[in-house]
Amino acid sequence: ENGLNGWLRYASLPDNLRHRSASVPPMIVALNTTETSPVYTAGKELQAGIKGILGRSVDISHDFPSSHNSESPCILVGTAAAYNAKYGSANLTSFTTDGFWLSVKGNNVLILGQNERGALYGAFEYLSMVAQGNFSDVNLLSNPDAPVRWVNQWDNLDGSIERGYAGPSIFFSNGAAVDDLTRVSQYARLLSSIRINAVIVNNVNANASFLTPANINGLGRIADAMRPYGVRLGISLNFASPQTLGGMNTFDPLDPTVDAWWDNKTDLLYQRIPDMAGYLVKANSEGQPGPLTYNRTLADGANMFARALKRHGNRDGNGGIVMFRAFVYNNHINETDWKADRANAAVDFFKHLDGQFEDNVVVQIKYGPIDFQVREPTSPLFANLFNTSTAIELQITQEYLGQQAHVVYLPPLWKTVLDFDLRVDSKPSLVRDIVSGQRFSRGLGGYAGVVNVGTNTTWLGSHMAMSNLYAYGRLAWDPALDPQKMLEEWTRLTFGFDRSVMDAVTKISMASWPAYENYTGNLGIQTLNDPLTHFGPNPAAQDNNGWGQWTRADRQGIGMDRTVSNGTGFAGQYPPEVAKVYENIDSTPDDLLLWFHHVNYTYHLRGSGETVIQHFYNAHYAGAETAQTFATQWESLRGKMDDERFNDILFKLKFQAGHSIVWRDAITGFYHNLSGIPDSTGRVGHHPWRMEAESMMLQGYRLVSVDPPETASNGT
Ligand code: BDP
Repeated sequence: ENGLNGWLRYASLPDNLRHRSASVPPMIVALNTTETSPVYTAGKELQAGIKGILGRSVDISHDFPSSHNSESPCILVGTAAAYNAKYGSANLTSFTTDGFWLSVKGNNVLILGQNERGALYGAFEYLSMVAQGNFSDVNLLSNPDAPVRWVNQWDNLDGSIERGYAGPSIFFSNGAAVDDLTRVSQYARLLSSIRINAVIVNNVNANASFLTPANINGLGRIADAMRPYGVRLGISLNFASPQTLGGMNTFDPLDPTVDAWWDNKTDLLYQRIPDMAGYLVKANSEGQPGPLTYNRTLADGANMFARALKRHGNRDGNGGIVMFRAFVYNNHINETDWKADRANAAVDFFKHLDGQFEDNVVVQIKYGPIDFQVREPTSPLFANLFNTSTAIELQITQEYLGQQAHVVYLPPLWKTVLDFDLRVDSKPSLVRDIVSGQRFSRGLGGYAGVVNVGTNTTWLGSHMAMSNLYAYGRLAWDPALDPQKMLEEWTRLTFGFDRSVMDAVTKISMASWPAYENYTGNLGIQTLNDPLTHFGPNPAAQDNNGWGQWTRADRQGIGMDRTVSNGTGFAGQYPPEVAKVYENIDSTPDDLLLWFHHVNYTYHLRGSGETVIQHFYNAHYAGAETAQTFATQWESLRGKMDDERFNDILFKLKFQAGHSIVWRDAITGFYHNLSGIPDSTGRVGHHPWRMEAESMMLQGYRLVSVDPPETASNGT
């Protein structure tokens, strides 16, 4: 198995789980004859699924049965409206957009969507039950928690992908959309099964050439390939396009000719893609152009696109959305300025604009104030916008988190933010209720996940990493779900029913994020990666650059003072109840201690009583030790799954075991040198059992120096 079908393998169900499968109806009725409609797709998918899982061939009809009862059992799938027009009995009032109702009663299955997309979601839900050997009666009404459940791809026209770890783009190559869009349809199929409803197909660092007539047509072909799965297309825009592509001498958002230019481009896009989802905009960030160039506000910039989109409806009756990124900061700020703090940027740039955005603008906010680190406090911007719709940006691609060469199951990290209570006005204010629109009564909001799948058949470059994509979709639909339950479901669908496989995947995955945090950066100091590659360790390079995650480490101490009283003031961006917790070192949780405070290495932690430096040593050893167990646990699964996936995963887990030691020794060694404080157990600096690469005698290899030296064995 090469991973291409992800969790939609429809593998043959083992005999011992089949005894109730007779209840699966012998007939599918899909209430739409248009081949590009999601309901039609649902019929085909049900047929393929039942064939794969139960080995049974089931016919599809597109005509209403005269009655729908146990005398003529079938799986009936369609929109609630179509069903009601015929039978007049479905209750539509409890649906929200994209919702579905799934009823399994003996040998009658009814799947009704609020719209076509919802009907397809219901069909996937039913297939997921059958694939897991669940044939019980259900009566399930399921509505999404949030309307925006999008993924972002950082794909470039030349086929490269920024921060993608699974080969070149499935969408583009050589400056145009690819000819064969099979992989795009397959991606849309996976996405719709986890109820994702749109894809931004190109990099946030956007190229204006996406808007040439030929490329608009290419985008149209991509949208056509995804439409049967109810997945809509959106694109990232380059703010300066009127100048760079249009040849104008300005891209000022308040200049009527600029406005007209965008209107025209938007019209052309909608002519080709009538159901376009909308735009994603990264402006005035990391060198990207934006409205600030003309002393216009970020809201002026966002609203220009919002107005252009509002001129177009789409099939679902709701127009396009502008996802405007809050990741705006000046990477030239001066670190020697004690008060300068990149973490302050989002609130500084956006708070005063609250209420100034058009109602089809959603501000897309990374989960933490810096950048997808192994642990960050919740972005305070979620607690500073009350009249603006917001979405949370998560990363499925493991940019700072091992780049798919390490297993890191991310939902436990995401939950630290989604479940965080920001206490706005001293009332419960969970992040997940803010982005759903519920807390501040916003009509829009939701989730954006940076995925960056590539042409590798595993999609993400690692079979195990697919649990993150699966769980992302599930959480965007229902953020209250339990990370371990989602993982178990994914494991059953991906690897089958062997108990030992389930146990090992669960144990490894659930231990993976804590282990990664332990052997990379602890106590809120962030991930300590190399600032360019974002892969291996480079603790020396965190400070003295505008992009870095500043540690302010010196011989005496470490940590960034972000208090109001003494530091950068960041703690004061939270509502008072939360601000108070972080302002005070005694109430700041240990795992964020160094994010908020600068302390001596000898400072004693509240929890364990260890000193900060001894905690660094202990945590790095503990994390690497946990990582060593992953490959051994996996070894025991030989023969319990196909060799192809078994070996591929084993190879990666062995790499992770080794690389966790590289991390351990790089970080502990660095702070040992800097602080001059010995490890109380004597491990740091001594590696009696470690095999140094430079002492190996392999033929055909030669030693090269590696920069930064910490990422390699003795610098080579
Ligand atoms: C950083 C990435 C960079 C992205 C940027 C962004 O390293 O490649 O362009 O985020 O999100 O994490 O815009």
